Amino acid sequence: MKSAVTISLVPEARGGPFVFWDDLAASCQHAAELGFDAVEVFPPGADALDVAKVAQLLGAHGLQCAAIGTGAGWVKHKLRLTDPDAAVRQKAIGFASEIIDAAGMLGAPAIIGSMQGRWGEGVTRDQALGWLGEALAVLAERAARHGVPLLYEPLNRYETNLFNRQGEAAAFLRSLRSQNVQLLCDLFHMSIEESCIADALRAAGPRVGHLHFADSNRQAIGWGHTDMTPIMAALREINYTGYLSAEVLPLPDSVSAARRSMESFRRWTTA
Ligand SMILES: [Mn+2]
Repeated sequence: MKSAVTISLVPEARGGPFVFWDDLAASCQHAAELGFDAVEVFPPGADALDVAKVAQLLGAHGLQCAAIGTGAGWVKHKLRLTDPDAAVRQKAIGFASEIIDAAGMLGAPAIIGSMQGRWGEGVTRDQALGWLGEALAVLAERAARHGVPLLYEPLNRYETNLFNRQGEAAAFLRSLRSQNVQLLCDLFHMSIEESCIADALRAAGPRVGHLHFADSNRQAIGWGHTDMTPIMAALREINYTGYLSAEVLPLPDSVSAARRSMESFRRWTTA
């Protein structure tokens, strides 16, 4: 398994669970010094990512790009894949497509999290799932051209009412016409929603494409009350070799949260 740490470049997301903020170059330097394998970046949009410059920066620090988030599509631009307005849904697909292309050029998958939206306010669950499924299929085919999957992240009940658990999300993904969508399993969301995190990971098996490494309180692993022993056993059982990406609050500060995450990563991956 490989280590990654999150970097947000979106001022509107302030207060969110990202370790580093605002300055990509300084964040990459910290990440490299602490020994991370990769960074996961949340840009305000694809136009904020100069792919050649980012690739050069990562290369200079010996870092990989673990994934690129699309959350700014919702947080900053109010674009959702399940918006009742067809024009907004189309814009949402366009926004995510551009990020998929930028991520693809960096050899990384893009993440669909908060851009999935929710049902209600005149939109039925079936309608929302129809739109979500179609959008994921279109976006997954685009990702496939870059030889990377699309990552879909089930969120906890306070953030979406579409899919809150890995099992139901995996069944939905199996029903899509593109099979190039993998699950992003976020241990914080899972600690709220799953009966047993380890069992949920085992059941999702080969669909697990990425993991957000966060404790029950969104702090670094080891600083909440999630029991990591059965979780790591489950990840080894399903032969997970992807990233454990620290998507945690910058508590008590960014560098400390990153250092704590790296200490926990080392503790749990060197058996
Ligand atoms: Mn997450």
